[in-house]
Amino acid sequence: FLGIFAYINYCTPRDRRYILEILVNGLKRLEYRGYDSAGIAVDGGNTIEKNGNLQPTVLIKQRGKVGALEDKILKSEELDFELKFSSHAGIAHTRWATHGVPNSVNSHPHRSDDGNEFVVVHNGILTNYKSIKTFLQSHNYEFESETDTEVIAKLIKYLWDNREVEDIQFNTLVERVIQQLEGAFALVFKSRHFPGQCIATRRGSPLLIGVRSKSKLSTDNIPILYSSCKSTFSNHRALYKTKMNRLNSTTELVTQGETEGIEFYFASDASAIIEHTNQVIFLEDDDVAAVVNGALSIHRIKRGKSNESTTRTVMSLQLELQQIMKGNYKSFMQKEIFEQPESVVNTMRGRMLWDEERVVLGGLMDHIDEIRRCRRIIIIACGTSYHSAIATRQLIEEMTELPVMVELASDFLDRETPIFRDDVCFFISQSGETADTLMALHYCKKRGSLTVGITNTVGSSISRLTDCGVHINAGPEIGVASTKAYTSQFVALVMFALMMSEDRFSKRKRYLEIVNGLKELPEKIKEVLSLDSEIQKLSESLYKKKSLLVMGRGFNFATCLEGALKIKEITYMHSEGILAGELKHGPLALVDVDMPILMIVSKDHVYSKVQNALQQVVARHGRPIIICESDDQDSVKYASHILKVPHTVDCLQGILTVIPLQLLSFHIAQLKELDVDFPRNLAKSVTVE
Ligand code: UD2
Ligand code: MG
Repeated sequence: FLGIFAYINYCTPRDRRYILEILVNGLKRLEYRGYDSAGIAVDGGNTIEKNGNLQPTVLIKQRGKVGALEDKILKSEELDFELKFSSHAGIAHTRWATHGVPNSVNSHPHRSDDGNEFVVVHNGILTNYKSIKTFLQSHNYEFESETDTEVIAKLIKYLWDNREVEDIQFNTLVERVIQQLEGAFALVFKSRHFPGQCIATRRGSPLLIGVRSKSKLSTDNIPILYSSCKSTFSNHRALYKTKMNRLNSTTELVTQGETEGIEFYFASDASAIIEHTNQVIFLEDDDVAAVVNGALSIHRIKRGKSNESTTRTVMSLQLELQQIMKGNYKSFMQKEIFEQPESVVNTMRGRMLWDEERVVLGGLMDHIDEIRRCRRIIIIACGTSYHSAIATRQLIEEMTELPVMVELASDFLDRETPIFRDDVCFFISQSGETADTLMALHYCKKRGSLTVGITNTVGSSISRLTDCGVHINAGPEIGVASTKAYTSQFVALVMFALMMSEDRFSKRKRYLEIVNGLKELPEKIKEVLSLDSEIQKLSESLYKKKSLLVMGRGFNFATCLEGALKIKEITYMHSEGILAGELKHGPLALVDVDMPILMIVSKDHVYSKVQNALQQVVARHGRPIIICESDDQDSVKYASHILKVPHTVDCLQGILTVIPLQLLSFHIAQLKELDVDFPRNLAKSVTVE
């Protein structure tokens, strides 16, 4: 479960060292997703045996970081690194434990048997693996791991052992396998019975294919082959180095021209592919992609609805590698915090038409009237994304005059909340793959509401499955603790509120005030970031403490929740975001001279109420750290430490007040010598329930 990478070279001679390097580097690009073990599978030799098989596949798996796997590979005595392969298929995986503890047996690739006849890597989670396992065990297939994935390797071997024809195709076996699977998966298979071939498929977990060749590709649109209609496409289980007669090049992606050399990269994430090629194909649910003798074909079992596309397009990815590299920063998280002046601009780019004082979210254009007519708005998300909804709820209510509910996806599902056709449901997720949010999306689709996605990942499940939406365009976020995605989600939701109210005369003044606030935002974020060294000093007085309470209300309540989440995630310190209005209902009991407290005060409509809370804290001998606006003379009197941020429109102030907390959590984690990009027990995109 987590990161998949595979590399296939066809008629492109590579030595084993090169192949191993490509696989290991692919895994390194996926490291940011968080994982606990890693593994690879490569060919055991470069000759074909009499029976048409390769030598047994070599599997190397290791608990811990990819670096540890790399060491294990380099120390391996069974591998001749100089051995040349004209064609070869290698698969690799980083795992994050969901079934069974992290160890090398549980890590991927999983194998069908001692002879490694079939090996597979898997992202996602199978919900019916137990019944398949029972079935296979009753047929004397023995299991070695505690994972759900192992049933896939055993099942394909079962189907192979019981095949009705000798020359069954690899993709046919895989099609049969996925018909038995329930749950979410992206899979890549390799087998000694099918030299140089790789089969990839997905349902609910992302998977894309990169293609690289010197000569032009035969097509940009690969027609899907439906296995229910007999294909003429013959079995390609021919030998290596044999120049194939391509019978069916109209249904396959191949090279055109002199050189036949072609390379394919399969990955769960574009960041692992982009350094090799920008030509990619995104697979859809239940597609089975086969690379056989350097030809890529896409298979599906049945033709779907008439409006379903019958081709898969080769697209050009415009993502730059340097965009996903950390640069001069100590960690991705730090880099991403400092990127915020630019990332919020990217969120607004082409959408805030400054001269016309208009907001145009292209992704919502076709549905905005329907959204304006709805009876209520429900915003569903988890974690940081949920906080971005809390942060903007008041403004959305104000500008739309609609009831707005904000829901944690898991709780929303637990309650089986009533949803109606005239509801509009928003789904916020940085990755667009968050399992709970995705399930809530399916739930709402089923009940006929309009669904709107707010995501950072083009081509993600949420982006594809929603009726419409907004890509926040914050750029890849690699630190597990979300920072720039939060501020961009925030900005996107503010733009949505503006777009909803652009025709309302009564809101015009407010509208223009906010447009202006957005315009000035990047400069103000820069000012906040200049507090960095001051915040670093402050963190020295905090990093040995056990707890930090973060208090505020109104537009700053979300900052309290999000700030406390950052502290928890990366410093492992206890922290709690407290609504200042709730103080006297319980949390005040925690306050004494030793309890570290941070209060957020803005000169908005709840200013005097926050002053009141401040006095209650001071009366209990609390000495809060205060984040306030630069011209706030009153709050500073009570503070043990003051962080002054510039003033902006009340509904945007939360963007400026959250950044000091992002920086504070980063510096505390640095002082505690923690790995801020890979906090323990957490993964970047939570694609499990
Ligand atoms: C689109 C292009 C952008 C640029 C711009 C020019 C894409 C992805 N974006 O940006 O590159 O050419 O037009 O005007 O090609 N969507 C969902 N769910 C989501 C997010 C988006 O269904 O969660 C849909 C959305 O309704 C739209 C499409 O995906 O149909 C692209 O959304 P966007 O926000 O990238 O759209 P836009 O117009 O800002
Ligand atoms: Mg869509």
